[in-house]
Amino acid sequence: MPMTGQYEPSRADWVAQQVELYERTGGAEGGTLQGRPVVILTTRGAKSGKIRKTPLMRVTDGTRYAVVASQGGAPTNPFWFHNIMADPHVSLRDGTVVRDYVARRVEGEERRKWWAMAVETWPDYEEYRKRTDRDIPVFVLEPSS
Ligand code: F42
Repeated sequence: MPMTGQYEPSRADWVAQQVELYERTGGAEGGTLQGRPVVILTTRGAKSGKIRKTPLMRVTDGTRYAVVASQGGAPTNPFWFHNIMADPHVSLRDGTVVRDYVARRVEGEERRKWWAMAVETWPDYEEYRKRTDRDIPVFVLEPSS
C-alpha cells in the first residue's frame, strides 16, 4: 500500500534538490555519491505526519535493504530515525523501483552482519562510527507482504 499524504521537502535545499532530481530521472541523476549507489527512503514525519524523503546509501542483500542513521557521525540521530521509530512503515526508491517495507532496528550479530555490508558499500561509515559516542542505528527493511 503506497504511502499517502502530503510530501514536505526538506528545508535542507541540497536534500530536497537531490530527491527531486533522483525522482525525475529515476536515479540516472542524483543516484550516486562519489560513484556509490544511493536510494531514497520515504518516511512519515513523526511530528508533522507529512511524507519525508531522504537520500541514503544503498545497502542491500538483493531483497532487503539496510538504512544506517549515521548522519555523518553527528552526535544526534537524524530526523528520519525518529520518523521510523514512530512509524516503521516506509517506502524505498532504488532507481526506478519503489517498494513498501517495514523497518526493523537490528542489534547484535544481525547488526554486525549488516554493518559489515554497509561499510563494504560505503567505507566512510567506519569514520562516522569513530566520530561519535552515539550507537549508530541500523534498520533492516523487510518487504511488506
Ligand atoms: N545520511 C545518513 O544518515 N545515512 C546515509 O547513509 C546517508 C547517505 C546519503 C547519501 C547522499 C546524500 O546526499 C545524503 C546522504 N545522507 C545520509 C544524508 C541524509 O540525506 C540526511 O540529510 C541526513 O541523514 C539527515 O537526515 P534528517 O532527516 O535529519 O534530514 C534533515 C536534513 C531534514 O530533512 N530535516 C527536515 C527539515 O525540513 O528540516 C525535517 C525532517 C523531518 O522528518 N521532520 C519530522 C517531521 O515530523 O516532519 C520531525 C522529526 C522530529 O522528531 O522532530
